[in-house]
Amino acid sequence: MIALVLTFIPTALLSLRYLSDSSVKQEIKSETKYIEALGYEYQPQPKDKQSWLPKLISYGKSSWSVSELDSFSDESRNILKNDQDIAPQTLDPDNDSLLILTPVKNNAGHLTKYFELLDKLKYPRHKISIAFLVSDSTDNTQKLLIEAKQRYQELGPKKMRFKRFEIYRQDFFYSLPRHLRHYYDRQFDRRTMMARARNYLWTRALENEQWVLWIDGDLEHYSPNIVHDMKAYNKDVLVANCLIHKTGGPYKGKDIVYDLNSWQETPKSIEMVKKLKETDFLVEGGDTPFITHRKYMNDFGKNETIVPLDGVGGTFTLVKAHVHRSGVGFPAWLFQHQVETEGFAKLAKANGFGVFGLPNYNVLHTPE
Ligand SMILES: Nc1nc2c(ncn2[C@@H]2O[C@H](COP(=O)(O)OP(=O)(O)OP(=O)(O)O)[C@@H](O)[C@H]2O)c(=O)[nH]1
Ligand SMILES: [Mg+2]
Repeated sequence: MIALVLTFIPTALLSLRYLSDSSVKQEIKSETKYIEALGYEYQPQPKDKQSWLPKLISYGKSSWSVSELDSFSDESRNILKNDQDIAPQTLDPDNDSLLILTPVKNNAGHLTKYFELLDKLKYPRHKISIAFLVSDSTDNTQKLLIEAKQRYQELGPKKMRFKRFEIYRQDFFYSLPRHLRHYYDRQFDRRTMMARARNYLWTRALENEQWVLWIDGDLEHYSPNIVHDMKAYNKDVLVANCLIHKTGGPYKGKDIVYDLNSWQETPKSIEMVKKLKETDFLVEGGDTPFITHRKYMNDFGKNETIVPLDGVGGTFTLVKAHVHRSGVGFPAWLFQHQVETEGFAKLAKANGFGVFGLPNYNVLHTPE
């Protein structure tokens, strides 16, 4: 415990020094969030000082009752294993509230575009909350987010305000030179770190929203209608297809699939997986020294609108909030040989949720 406190005190002082900087001083009303982020244990306060405690949320009627599950016939239980969408939507009377979650690390160069795209999104502003987790950043990502929060929530017109705008900070003290980030032997560390970041973010930020939308901080384009379009499929987990515009190389001028984490198992990949040791870690793309025989988003035909998937990426992923609320997050351990977002898809399926992709509905990643 003492060691823990000693470890956190210097970090805490650093961050508090940062917080006391005049440009950011009034930003974070909920300093608790930062304090939690620094790893302090919760200390009960005397009653008269408890006003800073986060408000308790009443969820009303439970959206999930055991008897509901028990009433499923054997036949529907089997169907549950086969990509049915089972997450109910009864938490929020508004029925449409959306929490956008974005983990960010050294993302300053992409934030202007990030908010530009968000501003074009056709979705009622008052129903959108956004939350960021900043980690291990050496650029001014955090400062720019704090300024954005002031702009949107205080200085700008009321109609621009989000329901909530949260910024959390948790460093994992992990750094990886950019040119090594797609090397196979770095993926387990990089991706489990990402898993922890995502888990940190949704467990802090999720209140009683209906939908969670994961958007990476470095996207170049998505349609303003995308949330309505994706929501209309009413799936537990649904990913868009993330492409990248190539400015050089053999695919110069073309948009090619970027996020290889969205895939479907094939008979061949299932056979391959059976031969693995329990501890074998699978990952797609980069310099991966093996072929997994999975079917990627660009392997589906031009007429296929929606397909069941077994792995998803997190670049643009819409999730019924209940999936997270039921405890399904991003494994930072090997779950069926996968971690992070692909592990999330496997975990969601293992819990009976449906996981799908839209191979012909594209979003664009920033060029490399
Ligand atoms: N909080 C947090 N965010 C991270 C971390 N690593 C990456 N991110 C953010 O997570 C999102 C996805 O990470 P990327 O590095 O873009 O992953 P990628 O798209 O597979 O790889 P790139 O080719 O580097 O774009 C981005 O918004 C990053 O800023 C981390 O350790 N902590
Ligand atoms: Mg990226």
